[in-house]
Amino acid sequence: TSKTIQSALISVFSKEGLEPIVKLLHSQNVTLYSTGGTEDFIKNLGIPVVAVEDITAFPEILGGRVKTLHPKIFGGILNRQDNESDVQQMKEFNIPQIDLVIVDLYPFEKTVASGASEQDIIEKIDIGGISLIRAAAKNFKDTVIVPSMNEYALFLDMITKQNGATTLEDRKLLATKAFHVSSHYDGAIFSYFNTDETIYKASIANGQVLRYGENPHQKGFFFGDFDAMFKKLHGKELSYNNLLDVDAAVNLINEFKTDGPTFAILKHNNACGLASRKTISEAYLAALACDPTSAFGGVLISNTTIDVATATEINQLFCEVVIAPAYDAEAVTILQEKKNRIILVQNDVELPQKQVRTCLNGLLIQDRNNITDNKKDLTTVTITSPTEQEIEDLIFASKICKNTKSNTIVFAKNGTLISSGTGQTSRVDALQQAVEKAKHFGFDLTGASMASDAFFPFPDCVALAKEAGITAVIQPGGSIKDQLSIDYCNENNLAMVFTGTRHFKH
Ligand code: 93A
Repeated sequence: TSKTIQSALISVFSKEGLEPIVKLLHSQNVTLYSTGGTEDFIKNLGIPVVAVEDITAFPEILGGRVKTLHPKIFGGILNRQDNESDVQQMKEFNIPQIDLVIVDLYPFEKTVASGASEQDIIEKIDIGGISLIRAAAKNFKDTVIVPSMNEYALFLDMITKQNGATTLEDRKLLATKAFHVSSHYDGAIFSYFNTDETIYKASIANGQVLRYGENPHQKGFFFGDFDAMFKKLHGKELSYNNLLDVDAAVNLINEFKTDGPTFAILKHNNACGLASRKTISEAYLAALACDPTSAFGGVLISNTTIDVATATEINQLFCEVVIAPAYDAEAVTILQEKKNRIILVQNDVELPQKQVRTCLNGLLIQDRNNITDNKKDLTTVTITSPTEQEIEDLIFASKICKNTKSNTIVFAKNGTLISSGTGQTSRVDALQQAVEKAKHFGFDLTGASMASDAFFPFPDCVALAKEAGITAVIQPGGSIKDQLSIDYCNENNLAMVFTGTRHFKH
């Protein structure tokens, strides 16, 4: 797969940094082909170079708009050397082989940034250069592409070390860089043209202009295929914040897919009520009881068909969105009584496996958190073991915890979320918030279970939990001071299990 370069087409806007490359190629007996300005530059170095016009027998036309766009050039770049018919045609049409292409594109972005006129900017849309880059990159098996002056150093290093040759790996790496250059370049051109939101919308499959972003003074768009995930039965257009809540809701309920009837209520992407019961209406009422104040204006999600009894109860609450895998026909009629209420059927489709968000001037991408703690993963670290019911509650609490903003503490008992502390800067604050909330809504925490999204660096959390009545704790473990919390639990008859899995959510 190692190939020696014998011929090169060089067409660069900026001639900076080109000299050492040209000299090295010349010293390795490489035949050089080039376009107008680049040709002059090479000639001035006293190095022989063949003009592209001499290959094509066609002059540069239209003020330079067409210089390299010719079958004799693109044939030289795109031919497959292991393809008999390609080899045959190369001979037939007298096409010279081009082993290496070096391009530095017209500086489109710089020209836009300089405040140039539209005409000047348009003339800086490189057509031939970008085609050379894409063609050579496509044929990386045979052709080397150096797609910008930023890659000169890398390329020089390659051919110096390998005495004028490149490996298939080298060529593929450069091709990858080439497509990065071409996609970025076209992206910049698109951004320049895209001054109108409607074009923006049209240009992106499934894009949707939202009424506004997180607040009315912010513009908002959604890029995704909402209809693949939901069927909307009723209600107003979903807002930016609705969409975020719906996302949080489907991720949360996904944890309870195989559980019995489970209902969750979310506010600002966090659960403020969640319960599993024998029937879905019981589950709804238990979820509502957790924090009826926060439930106002919330997003509701069920893991089971919503029946008439549940719809009748829901109807008494002001809520933005109701989501379920199915509804009894009459339940929909009831829920539709409120004109704006959004009613969604959640399709049975996998949730995306990648999560993307902006970060600084780029993006952060990560795998979905696919680990759901289960009984098998638990290690009891205390003398006291959790009871069967506590184990159920610990897992239940942990599933909510995982889907709540860090730092999080979740209290649960008998398949019911009692309270949580969410999005706090300290774990102790989260715990105290959860205790206060439970008290406020009249819950007794005696015998309840506690989940923490991350380990306890100090024994203060277990101490506060004990004081509040908690009897079992689930946490990842892994702090160098784990033993302090374990000791406290042992001295105070608490059961604690480790999962080994942290569940931060930011
Ligand atoms: O106007 S173009 O899009 N038409 C072409 O056929 C073409 N071929 C190469 N611009 C074209 N180029 C670009 O010309 C290269 O990308 C490079 O930026 C520049 C080099 O021109 P010169 O060698 O005349 O300075």
